[in-house]
Amino acid sequence: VTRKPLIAGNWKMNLDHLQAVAFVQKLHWTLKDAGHEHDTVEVAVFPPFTDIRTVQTLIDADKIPFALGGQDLSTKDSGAYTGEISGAFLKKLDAGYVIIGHSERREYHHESDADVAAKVQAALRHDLVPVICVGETLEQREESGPTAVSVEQLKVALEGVPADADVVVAYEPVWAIGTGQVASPEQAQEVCSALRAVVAASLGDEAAARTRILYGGSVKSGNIASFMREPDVDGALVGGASLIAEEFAAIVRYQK
Ligand code: G2H
Repeated sequence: VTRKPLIAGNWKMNLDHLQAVAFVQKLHWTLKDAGHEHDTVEVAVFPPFTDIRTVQTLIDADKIPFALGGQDLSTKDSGAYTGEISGAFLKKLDAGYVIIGHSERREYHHESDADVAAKVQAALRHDLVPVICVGETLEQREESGPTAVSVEQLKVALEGVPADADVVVAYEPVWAIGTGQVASPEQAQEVCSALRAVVAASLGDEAAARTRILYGGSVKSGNIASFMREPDVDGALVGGASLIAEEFAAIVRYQK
């Protein structure tokens, strides 16, 4: 099985809907000018909720081949849940993906492994591909080794997921997020390979062979190629460097 690499830009709480228009156009033209072939690497952007309608309209009108996703979703489908966004709303705006269990949600919003699992189910109910984020803190790495925390988080997230479901996994060591302290390609490979074994145990070998596992944490144009050389790293979830069009385009074009 060949897995199509996925380069995903997690904007976090950056770029309002007007800035988003300028940014998406610039990114599109930068990639176009460079002759980027979209059938070799998939590009996805994850704007704030308030930008999604605007970005959807733009990529639809200008035939921009970017996938779109939300940064989070509710475990519920509708109802009296002030401030929440349902998977149905995201799907209606042509979102294909949704990030679930990012370490910033786990830390600042106290999302548990059970919450993450409920969100994975909510995403699948609405035909969204969950981008399930896992990763350990430095303390946890020192205590229980490099793989234990991520393996456990993914096991819980995949409970009840059918074998034919389309999911993406993102390994994001917390100590490497936004810190400039990037994991080594060998460290990323070690955990991504362990995560692929979890997918195999939970969903079967066929799912493990086709599921994309991303590395995230201080990815830049200067280090992306070294990660992509690893056999179990199928792309990247990029934060800070996804906000600079030239830099993100260079990450997408890591082979060139
Ligand atoms: C990890 C990553 C994107 P950054 O959070 O999800 O952010 O690339 O800024 O470390």
